[in-house]
Formats: sequence, structure tokens, C-alpha cells
Amino acid sequence: MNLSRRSFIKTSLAGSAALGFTGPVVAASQKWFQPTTVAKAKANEVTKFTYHTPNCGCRCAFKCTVRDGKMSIIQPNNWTDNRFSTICLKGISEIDRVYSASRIKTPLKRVGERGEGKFVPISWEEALTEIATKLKELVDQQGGESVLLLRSSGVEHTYEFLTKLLGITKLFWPGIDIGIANTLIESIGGRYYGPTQNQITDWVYSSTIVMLGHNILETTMMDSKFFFDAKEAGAKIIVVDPNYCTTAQKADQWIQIKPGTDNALLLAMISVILDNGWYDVDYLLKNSTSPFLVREDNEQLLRLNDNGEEDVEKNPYLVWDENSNSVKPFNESGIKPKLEGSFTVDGVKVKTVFSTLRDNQQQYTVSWAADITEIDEDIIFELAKDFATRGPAVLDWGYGPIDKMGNADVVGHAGAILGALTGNIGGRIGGSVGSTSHHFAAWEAALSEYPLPPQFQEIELDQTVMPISDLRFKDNPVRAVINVGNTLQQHFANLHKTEEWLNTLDLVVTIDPFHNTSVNYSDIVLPASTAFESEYEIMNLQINRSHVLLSERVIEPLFESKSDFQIEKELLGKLGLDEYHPQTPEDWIAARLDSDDPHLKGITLETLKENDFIMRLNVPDEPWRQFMDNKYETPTQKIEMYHEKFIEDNQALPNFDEALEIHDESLLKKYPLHFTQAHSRYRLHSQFFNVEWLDQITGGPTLEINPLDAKDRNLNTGDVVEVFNDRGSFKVEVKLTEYIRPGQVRLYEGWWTENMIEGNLQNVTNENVTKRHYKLVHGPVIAYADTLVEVKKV
Ligand SMILES: Nc1nc2c(c(=O)[nH]1)N[C@H]1C(S)=C(S)[C@@H](COP(=O)(O)OP(=O)(O)OC[C@H]3O[C@@H](n4cnc5c(=O)[nH]c(N)nc54)[C@H](O)[C@@H]3O)O[C@H]1N2
Ligand SMILES: Nc1nc2c(c(=O)[nH]1)N[C@H]1C(S)=C(S)[C@@H](COP(=O)(O)OP(=O)(O)OC[C@H]3O[C@@H](n4cnc5c(=O)[nH]c(N)nc54)[C@H](O)[C@@H]3O)O[C@H]1N2
Ligand code: SF4
Ligand SMILES: [Mo]
Repeated sequence: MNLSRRSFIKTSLAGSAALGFTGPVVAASQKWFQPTTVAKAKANEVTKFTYHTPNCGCRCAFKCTVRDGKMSIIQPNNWTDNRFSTICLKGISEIDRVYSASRIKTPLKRVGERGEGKFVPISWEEALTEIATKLKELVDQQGGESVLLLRSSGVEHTYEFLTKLLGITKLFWPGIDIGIANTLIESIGGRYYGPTQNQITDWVYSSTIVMLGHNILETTMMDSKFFFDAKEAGAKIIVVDPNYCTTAQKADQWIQIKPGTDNALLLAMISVILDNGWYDVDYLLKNSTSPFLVREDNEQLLRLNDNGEEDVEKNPYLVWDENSNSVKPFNESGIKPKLEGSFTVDGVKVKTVFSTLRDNQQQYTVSWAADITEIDEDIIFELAKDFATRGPAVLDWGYGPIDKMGNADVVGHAGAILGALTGNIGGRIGGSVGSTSHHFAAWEAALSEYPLPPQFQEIELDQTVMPISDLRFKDNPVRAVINVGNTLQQHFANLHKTEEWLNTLDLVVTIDPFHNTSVNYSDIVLPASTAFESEYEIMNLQINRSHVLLSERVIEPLFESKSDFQIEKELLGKLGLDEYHPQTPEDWIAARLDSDDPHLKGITLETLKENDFIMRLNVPDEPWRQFMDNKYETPTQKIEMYHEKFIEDNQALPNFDEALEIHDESLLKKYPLHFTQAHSRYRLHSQFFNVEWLDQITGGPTLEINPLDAKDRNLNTGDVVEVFNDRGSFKVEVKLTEYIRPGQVRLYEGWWTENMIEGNLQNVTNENVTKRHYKLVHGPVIAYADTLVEVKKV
């Protein structure tokens, strides 16, 4: 289907009128942005409470006004902590999105080739029967490994009953947002994505905040308040970014870095701190593996026995004890470990991890880093000094391009070491290392699992064995994909390879409210309702920012759509498995809230309803802070500075590594521009590209390019260009801007193919992974931003 965006909207509008639906679709888009006052409540008006589900990291809570059955106003709901009572333009614009023309109105069946986008409407009965028959056949004949459920991050419903009851494979968060966290987790353990950083409300106690590639004023924009609170309280906020991003504009200092070289910057900071003695000896000895001993013969850490026993209790690491002048197990009481020095133990030469680090750092001087990062030497020196000497400091990073490169792991490891050296990684008010994105750092509570008989087990696709990227290249049993959302566009780099793979599958199903790019590759498409619509009164539950949020139905499902809960239930019905599925979302939520966790005490469906659907957990008033007891979730319970499993990769201690593609000198001759993506304040990944209210402010996709690069290519704002490399190409308009660093071009991620003049931005993105990443807890990161292209006028 190669409809232009406008003709697509026209066609779909005609479609919706034919179905007798002429509500706010037209009215809303004609009357946007008018001054308004909230009219007095009318008789046929009700208030409904919900929260925003897309993955923007803010999770705002909404109070919605429904008039005559139509959602007409969305306002912020009140949190117990009123600093969180917020909403942005995207939230307000949900009215335009929910009633948008790109809603899928009926189940669809593909009639053209995969990717062509030709469909005919079918009934729910036909669609569900066909899917269930195929799934049953596959599972019976080829096992649960043959069916894979992929789910977009913006989808609240987990489909966990389908995966568990049918025993199929699931994959959530595949190789995304884990580039840096992967090695941070290796160093300190901890929660998924390793967000060790203290809650952002703790920033007000910080003296220095260093932000690497994190544009939170757009991407967790409801935290802007805490950014400015910290600044007003005297924190020095330093933003390291190749581009003059919104957050850099509001910071105390912007350091412009060459893309993909943050690891060199952090390595130089480590050297400055070591050379100037700005490290905290007591903290290092108490909380890190810095006194452990590295053997000269095999670079392994010295342990009590050589028998290969991994268990730390049975076979502890050894340290040099000053009291006895001999080696002792690191966890023995009464010892005084030495931080620095070389020793000989039973004929084997050993050196402490700290001394090994010091020696290894000799190569990473400030002048070396200045060449690589293209940052002045004195700026690097001052940055290290600010971080180490001004008091509690935060090292914060984002999950944007900095994370989406082949060398992101080195950033996480170097960051952990910087935190350990300066006493800023656990146990410090106002000091921490990690990401503040998405409010992962907040008080939490453990919800219960819905009880299912033990024979029902889903399979989790192991990302260290079969990363999502490899599904397309390596032999594997997957024959069918159920795509909830838009994963086929979003969760893979190099779309052409994805297309080739999809063409080999027996069944592709997409479940989404909107006609996104993935829909066109699907054999059967099921129209999900949006997160505002349901057959049931209560919809879902979330724990976020130390609160429990409950959502209720705002409106009835539009068109023939069904809620995800209902789709899953009916599909399981066709498979004869629905007796185990909860009867209503309310039953499911009640079971989850039935938990022993003291943080959930007094929080029930009833009390939530009484409190406008939002309650603070039973937790202390102060911000949540990570590892305040300095007991880390690693085998040694210490900050593990030396990573033995990466000895053969020369990464036992962090060593400089170039990105996969963007620093490749020979490829740069052919494709001299670094193609980077970022997240826009006006959109959420691939969502809100179908919202006219937002279109009127931001317009369509534009490739941003620095005027210097544009001049070389004879380009002016508004010209159409082809962006290409050996993988493929796409066409868009260009916009000249000095905001983008020369040598880079940028397009916000997420645009659907139909928004582009031709192609998809994923046609050019880098599908290669870094081999050593297979050994990391979440497997290789997808290096979307590690991509070179050339641009030419067409
Ligand atoms: N090239 C490139 N690719 C990227 C990135 C990049 O920077 N560059 N960023 C990556 C990152 S960080 C992330 S997190 C991912 C995000 O990518 P995804 O995880 O795919 O997230 P979204 O694009 O938000 O997709 C959400 C989908 O769910 C649908 N949806 C919304 N509500 C419902 C509902 O109630 N039910 C159902 N069934 N569907 C619903 C929406 O219509 C939309 O299609 O993208 C990654 N992809
Ligand atoms: N409005 C909105 N909010 C979102 C999202 C969204 O799509 N829309 N997505 C959410 C999700 S899932 C994610 S993962 C986050 C992502 O949000 P962020 O983590 O903030 O990531 P980006 O906006 O992609 O990029 C942040 C900055 O990194 C800079 N950068 C690029 N390359 C480098 C580099 O090599 N080094 C350094 N130091 N900086 C670099 C870019 O110029 C950009 O300013 O946002 C979340 N919040
Ligand atoms: S998109 Fe906007 S309204 Fe929705 S959660 Fe994010 S900041 Fe809040
Ligand atoms: Mo993300």
C-alpha cells in the first residue's frame, strides 16, 4: 500500500463515516488549539481515572471527562506527591489519537504479498479461529519454541496468559536500552537495566551532576522540575552531548563530544582522579574488589583454590593482609587489605586490582582523550575535578545513541569504576551512578503472580544465546510471530533483513489499535482498543514513582476493536484454555495486589478507588536510594571492578574501544555521515505519528544536517534527499541546523513508512552486534545509532 499520508487519512475517514462514526475525528482536528475553559459539568458527563501507558518514562496520571460517551477532556490527576501531577501535549492529544483515522476498525486478513499492505476485513470469529488453529498445529507438532510473542514497550497488557498457558516463547525488551547497563550490572548487580542511580528527587542534594547523552528535558520531561530544583540548590549540571540538546541549553555547562567516544572521556577522568589522588581509599577497600589480586600468569583473580570452584563462599578471592603480611580470604574478619602493591604468592606474581587499574590507565591520558573525543584537555581535567572533588556527584546517562552503539559496554564499566573511586555508587545521599530515565529508580513493591497450575510454563528467549537480531540469521525454531504493537519496525535494525525473515515464517499476527508499519507485514491483524477503552470497568495496574496507579475504562471500545485482555481471553477460549484465564481484569489485579509486601499494606482495589485511583506505597518520605547499605547484588556483594570473563576480550578492566561502524576509517570514505536518531518530545517511539494536533506543530519527518555538510552536498532546507548505505535507503526532506554537529545527520526515530517520502529509516540502521556482548546478562545491544550513511539530493 503506497498511499501518501494525506490520502490515507482521507480514505480512512471515509471508512469511518461509512461505519456511522463521525465523532470528534473531524471536530477535534478543525478546532485545535483554541482558548478554552472547562465547561460546567453536564448531566451526561462523567469523570474517569487512568494513567498514560506509552513508554515515555513519565507515566502521568489522568482525569478524563467523558461527555455523551466520548472522551472530551484529559487533565492531570492528583498524585499524593503533587509534584507528579503533570501532563504534556501528547497526553492531551490522546483525544485526537484515540479517534484518529488510522484506527484499525475490524480484523483484517492479508490478500497481497507480505509488506504490500493489501487486506480484506474479516470477522473476529474467522480471525481468531484461523490464528488458534495455526498456533495449535505449530505447538503440537514443533513445540512452544516455534511461536514467539513480541511486545512493544508501550503496551500495558502482558499477554502472559497466552505465553504461559500455551507454553510459547516470549521476548520483552530485546537488546534495547541495555548497552551501558549490561556492564553496570556486571559491576554492581541490581535491577533490570541497572538503574543504580538514586531517585531523581535526590538530585537536590548533589553538588555535581554529569549527564551523558541524556536529554531528559524532552525524554523524561516531567522530571524537569527536579533538574531545575537541583540547579537552584547549587548543583553544577554538566551535559556531555555532541548536539546542543534542550537539556544542554539549560545546564551550567555543555561539553560537545565526538559521537561514540564517551568511553574515552570516562577513561581519562579515571586517570585524572588516580593521578591527583582524588579517590576515596576507605570506600574502595570496604566496598569494592580493588584489593583483590590479579595473577600475572593468567590474568585471573587469585582465589583460595585453583580447582575452578566458582562459589565465592567455598572458594573466596584472596587479598593481601597488611596485619599478617600474607594472603587471606577477602571476607575474613580482622584483616587489613592492601589497596596497592605487587606480591608473590606460592611462586605466582600478583598485583592488586587497583594497581593493575593504575598501570592500565597510563595509556589513557587527558591529551590522548582530547584527540579522540575532540574535547579540550582543560575541559576534561575540570570535568574530572568537578566530579571528584565538589561533594556528592551524579553520573547520569541516557538510553539514546550513546547506549545504542557497539562500545556502550565500556561506558558502563568505566562509569562503575568512576563511582567506586569517588564513593558515589551506593551509600551516598546526593551521589550515584546510572540512569534516571523512566523512574526505574523509585520505591517499589512486589506484586503477586496470578496463580496458575505448575504445568503452564512459558519459554523465555535467552538473549545471550539467540538475540533478537540473530533470529534472522541463525537457525532457530521460530515459525510464527505474534507482534503486539510495532516491534517489527522498532525492535530490529536493518528492516530489509527483517522482511526477508518474515517471508520465511508460517504466520505473522499483529495486534494494535493503529495501522502502523508492522501491520503491513502481517497475515492477520487484530484491532486492539486503546488503553482508554475496555469491555470491563477496571483495566490495569502499575507501580511507578513510588505510587500504585489503577486505570479504569474511560470509554467503550471503538469500532469493532477489543481490549487486549478480551483478545487474549477469546483466543485462549478457541484453544480450550480459557478456564485458567482470569474472568475480569479486576480479578487479575486483585490477585496481584494480594501480596505480603509491606509496601502494599492497605492498598486494595477498594482503597485505590476511594483515592481517585492513585496511592503512594507505604514507604518512607525520602527519595529511594540504591545500595545504601553498600551490599551490592554481585557474588562478592562488592563493586566488582575487574571482570574476569572479559580477559580474552581485553575488557577485564575497561579499555578503549571504537564503535562498530561510525569510527571505521575505510567505510567513512564511502559513507562519511553518522546517522543518529533521538527521541522527540512530540512523539513516543513509533506512536503519535497519526495525530493531527501534533502534526500542526511539528510537521513530518525531516533529516537534520549541519550547514557545513549541507553546503558540500548543495542542499537547502526543504530539499528531498536520499539517505543511503549498503543496507538500503530512504527519502525525506532535509533541514539545515547548527544544532547538529558537523559529520552527523539526525532523524527522530519511529516514523512509519507511510510518513516517509520513500522507505523506512530502519532500512539503513546497523544490524551488527559486538561479539563480547553475548557474555553480558542481557546479550548484545542493538546498535541502531552506530550507522554510517551518505546523503544526496534527489
Ligand atoms: N532506529 C532506531 N530504532 C529504535 C530506537 C532508536 O533510537 N532508533 N529506539 C528504540 C527504543 S529505545 C525503544 S524503547 C523501542 C520502542 O519501540 P516499541 O517498543 O515498539 O514502542 P512503540 O513504538 O511505542 O510501540 C508501541 C506500539 O503499541 C501500540 N499500542 C499502544 N497502545 C496499545 C494497546 O493498548 N494495545 C496494543 N495491542 N497496542 C497498543 C502502539 O500503537 C504502537 O504501535 O524502539 C527502539 N527502536
Ligand atoms: N518524548 C519522548 N520521551 C521518551 C521517549 C520518546 O520516544 N519520546 N522514549 C523513551 C525511551 S524508551 C528512551 S530509551 C528514552 C531515550 O531518551 P534519551 O536517553 O534522552 O535519548 P535520546 O533522546 O535518544 O538521546 C539523548 C541525547 O544523546 C545525544 N547523543 C547522541 N550521540 C551521543 C554520544 O555519542 N555521546 C553522548 N554523550 N551523547 C550522544 C543526543 O544528541 C541526544 O541529545 O526516552 C524515553 N522518553
Ligand atoms: S507522554 Fe506526556 S502525558 Fe504521557 S506520560 Fe509522558 S509526559 Fe506524561
Ligand atoms: Mo527505550
